[in-house]
Amino acid sequence: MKKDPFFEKMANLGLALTYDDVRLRSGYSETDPRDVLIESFFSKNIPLHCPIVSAPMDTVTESKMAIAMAKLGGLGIIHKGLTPEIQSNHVKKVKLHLNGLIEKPITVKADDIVGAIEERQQNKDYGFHSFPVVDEGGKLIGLISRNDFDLNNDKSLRARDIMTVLAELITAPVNTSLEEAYSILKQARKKILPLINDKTELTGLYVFSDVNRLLTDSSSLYNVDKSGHLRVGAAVGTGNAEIERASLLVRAGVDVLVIDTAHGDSKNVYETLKTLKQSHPKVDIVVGNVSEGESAKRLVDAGADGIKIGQGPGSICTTRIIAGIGCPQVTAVYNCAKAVRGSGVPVCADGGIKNSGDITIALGLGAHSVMLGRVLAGTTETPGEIRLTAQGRMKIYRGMGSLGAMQSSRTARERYRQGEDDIKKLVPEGIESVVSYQGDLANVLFKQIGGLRSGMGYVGAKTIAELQEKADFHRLSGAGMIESHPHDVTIIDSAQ
Ligand code: RVP
Repeated sequence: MKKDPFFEKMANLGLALTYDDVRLRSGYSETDPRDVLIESFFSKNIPLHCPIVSAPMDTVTESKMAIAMAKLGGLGIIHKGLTPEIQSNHVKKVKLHLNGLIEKPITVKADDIVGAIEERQQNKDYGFHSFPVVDEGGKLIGLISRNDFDLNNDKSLRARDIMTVLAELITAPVNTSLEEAYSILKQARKKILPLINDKTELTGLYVFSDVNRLLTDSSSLYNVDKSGHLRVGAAVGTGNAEIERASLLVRAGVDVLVIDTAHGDSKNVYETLKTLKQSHPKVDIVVGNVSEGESAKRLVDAGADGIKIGQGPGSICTTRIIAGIGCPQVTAVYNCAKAVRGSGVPVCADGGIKNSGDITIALGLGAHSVMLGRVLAGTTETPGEIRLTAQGRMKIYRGMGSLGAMQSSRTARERYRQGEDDIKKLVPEGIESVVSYQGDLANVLFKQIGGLRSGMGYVGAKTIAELQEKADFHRLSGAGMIESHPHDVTIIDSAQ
């Protein structure tokens, strides 16, 4: 590839580089940034419409972020600083958010008390208000919709008292397609379409708003699985408890598991990978993190479906300072991507991305996606409240190896192989910080993707594969970097 001689020269000089050390060379281009294709893969079987993945951190990705990420074509990885039950509930929320066909609708019985159904709806935080009513044998006997709840003042009534009975419902047969459901619902001016077999047993359900969303143009970007549900990933650690966590996540419908450790090239990671591949052969397993070519190759040989690169580049990470290890991220991504070239296993560049230009660089180096923490941490969709401070509106962003994260979560301690005996004796490898509030994720990603598209235009690459092929680099001096930023002016609009 075009960049290989550049990196050979750097290796001969004994130099390992990071983002601010390089820029992509521009080249002859017939590429309009608006026309570039940014489709990619996070792992062998998990495609992305946009090559951006949100980090499994307790101040970045829970269901709200994962839903927003998947709707923008990327992917969110739910963090593991939660109990397995709560983490899998987040996965379920993402999977239930956008339903093509709901294969196992949540149902109620005719005798259920209306107040209790509403309480369950609130406690479980269901994002829907319609419940099919079934008998003991699973036969559909009626439907309660939002209107039925809203128009009823007596919470002590039973489901049968407020439901619309089967004879008055519009239903459809088992194999009704998304398109057929759309036209039936539109014609009947109904919001819910239960599917029943010839014994009137409930076999599925369509909801008009979801069907409509899936069939309209704006949803062509959504990252959805074959049944039309948003895709979502989840982090797991190593060891027996984490194998159980993984099973729960798989049952909740997770699309990809990420073995999320600070040192992916470790015996316990290989053991966990082996067990997970055996017990969940249909679920992709991404493994990380590593930063050396041999480590990446070993993980691919061990069966990883995707690998994550980055030891120490994260904005909140102090591993390099505390432990003294790690390879600057540009060289790490290049070496790892090169070591697994041709294997069909996608590589994710994780950590250290500051600006959109770094995304173009990471993909040019050979990564298929980037994982972001800090860049997304200030958005509306991250967990945590907006804090009003003298510096403006802020949100908390902390490393999973920070003292706070390690004290509050066993899995965070395990990520850094600490705290088994005494959780008061911890050596943090990350810090806690605040970042300024950035508004909605869509606006932040729009800018990041705009920068990537522009960069691909300068390189003359229509696809990410072409970017990887054509990318070549300049080594920057300190003066070169100063020149790259605005200089010798007083900025009145930072355009950030
Ligand atoms: P950044 O985007 O630069 O903020 O980096 C995010 C990445 O940093 C995460 O995806 C993870 O790999 C890493 N991380 C998370 N916690 C810590 C730590 O406490 N050291 N590091």
